[in-house]
Amino acid sequence: MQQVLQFSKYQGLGNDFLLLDGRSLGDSEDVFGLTPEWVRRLCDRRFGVGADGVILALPPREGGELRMRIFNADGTEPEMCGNGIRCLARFLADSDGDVAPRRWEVETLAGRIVPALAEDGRIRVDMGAPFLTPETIPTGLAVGVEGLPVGMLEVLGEPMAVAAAGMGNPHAVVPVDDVAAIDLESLGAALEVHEAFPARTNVHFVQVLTPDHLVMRVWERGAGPTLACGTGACATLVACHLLGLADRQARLDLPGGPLEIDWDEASGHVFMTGPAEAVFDGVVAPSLFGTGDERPPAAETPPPPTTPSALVETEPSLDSIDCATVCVNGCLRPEACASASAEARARVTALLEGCSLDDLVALAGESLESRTRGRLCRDEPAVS
Ligand code: ZDR
Repeated sequence: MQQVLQFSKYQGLGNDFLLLDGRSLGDSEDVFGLTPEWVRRLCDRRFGVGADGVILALPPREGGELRMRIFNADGTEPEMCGNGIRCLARFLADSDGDVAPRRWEVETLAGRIVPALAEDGRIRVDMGAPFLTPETIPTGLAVGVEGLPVGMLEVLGEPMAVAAAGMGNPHAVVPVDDVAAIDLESLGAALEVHEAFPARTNVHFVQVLTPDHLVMRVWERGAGPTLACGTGACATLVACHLLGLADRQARLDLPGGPLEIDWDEASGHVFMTGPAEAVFDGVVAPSLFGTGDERPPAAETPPPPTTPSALVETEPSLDSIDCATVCVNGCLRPEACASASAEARARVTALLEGCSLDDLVALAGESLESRTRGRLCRDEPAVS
């Protein structure tokens, strides 16, 4: 049986993601059967759909409204994604027909994050408090008098003054005089894997124009240079404020456009405001996934992740099989099947057996059409 995988593509300032809605599919980690290789194929810009990451909307586990998982283009799983959670909020509003004011309590690996849909269509996200101790970022840099980890690191043979901050995921922030002159490809790649950042790191070069207006360039862990980075913009504002370079509230210009970042003094939380837009909905051709045992067409095998956890790799041993992804042709270890997973599979099997291929194509088309119509209606002025 081949899978039909429906997705929506969204972008926030050019940081683009494939959104998969698994909220009604049961609380299994593997409702979509994604593997790191599939994520790499989906994100491949020539052989796949193309994206900086894949985001799953899943049922909640800890009292939130839903749970988000995000995977980088290289298949690793970061703790959080600022642009991604704005895209998720826009996707939820489009899917469910929600309008402002609407907020969502989203469970992430970085804790509870709360995006809210504003009247102007932008998304304002309560990103929580920044992490400023070495072990929580994590970094080997020591905390300086400024109140955050700082130090001189040797990068490609040159000394570089680096500050570190966490937004659930790690960020290295490097203030420079001229951000346009930075060799992002070389320096970003080198700093991402510097030994001072044991879980690797996102890297940001920032130029302070005025204390409330900064311009930055981004090298993302697991994705390389991207047009924007929400968690990175938050970490950059926090670091620049503590270094005495910026106000608590500033506009940060990224290659894909501006974000407003506000480090609220009373709550200690960082708020990020910016856009998120739908690009298109689609259905992935089953052939993209092949049989699962050949190499992805173009993506290179990434270095083994440290803190970002890897998705389940294909072909696990019998002891560690995941029924939802491995037992597609019949159960290999019935006694190990979680009942929820078995029930979910039974429902899917019943649905697929009761449908012809034409029915399935129509089902996918109708669902896409209703979402697209919902989005168009949202943008039309209400008739009084
Ligand atoms: C930078 C990011 N796109 C965002 O907007 O916050 C997050 C993606 C995750 C990042 N690549 C990481 O921490 O591995």
